[in-house]
Amino acid sequence: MSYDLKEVCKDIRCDIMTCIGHLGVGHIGGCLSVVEALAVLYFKEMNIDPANPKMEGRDRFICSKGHAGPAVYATLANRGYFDKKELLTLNQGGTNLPSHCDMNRTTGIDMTTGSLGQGFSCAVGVALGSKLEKDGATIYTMIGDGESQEGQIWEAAMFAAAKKLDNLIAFTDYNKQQIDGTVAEVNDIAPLAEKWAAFGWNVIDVEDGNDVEQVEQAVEHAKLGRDSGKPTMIILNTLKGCGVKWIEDMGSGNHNCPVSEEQAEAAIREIRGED
Ligand SMILES: Cc1ncc(C[n+]2csc(CCOP(=O)(O)OP(=O)(O)O)c2C)c(N)n1
Ligand SMILES: [Mg+2]
Repeated sequence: MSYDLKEVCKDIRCDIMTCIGHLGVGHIGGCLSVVEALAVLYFKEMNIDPANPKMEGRDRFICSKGHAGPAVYATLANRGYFDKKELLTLNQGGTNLPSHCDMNRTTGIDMTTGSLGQGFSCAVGVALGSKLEKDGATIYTMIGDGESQEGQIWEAAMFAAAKKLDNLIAFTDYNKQQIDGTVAEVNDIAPLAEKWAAFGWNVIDVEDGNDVEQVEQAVEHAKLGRDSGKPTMIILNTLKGCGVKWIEDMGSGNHNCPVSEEQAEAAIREIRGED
């Protein structure tokens, strides 16, 4: 079955707005910037079965920037892992959908993440395990650009290259913003492509990581490196808050901010092109 990925992106964005608007606060900026990557992975590239979420040999997605949990939940709900109504329980008592990803609570989540740097190490470990098992899976992971300042990222990067984990495809959400300001002013990570290449990775630089076709092409290209003996980093140049003008305009202020139900409803009209 093939999906209209642009429409899928709109659906995911709207559901992110609905669940964060219902809660009243959330990591809206870093959720909206990763939508295209999630749509391409869950609706085209990954070997998964929502009816059998623990399927042996399935591909994995580990969201190392675990604060983007609501974006992953919106994607999983749209893909049929659970009822969309559950999205309204986001981060409330007894929910299966905490603000950060938790593999013990949420159907379809394959790793608990949120402590920046750690999810990426886990992804490297899962990729190594998959190689040892020879189960043929591809392991995908997403890190933030602020998260890339963590030393643990570079230890894992070195290890993945040393172990020739060409079954590992990582993304950097290069939205240029973190909590306290721009990545460039806090602790610049540029030149990023050169750093990953120097660590022994294939690198694909995507000019617009919020253009779903560019992301699709990048993943297709990355899959060609499946026998290259190297892991692949796809750098997505994205816009934090992408898709909703007032959230985009906040810059780093959109990291974790209040969103009212009225604002969410207006944002949904904007995303659907109804304004
Ligand atoms: C080890 C650790 N330190 C601090 C935090 C708090 N924190 C959550 S998100 C964030 C900023 C991350 O910035 P970035 O990776 O650029 O995320 P994005 O822009 O994609 O939202 C911080 C400091 C954390 N979750 N884990
Ligand atoms: Mg960032």
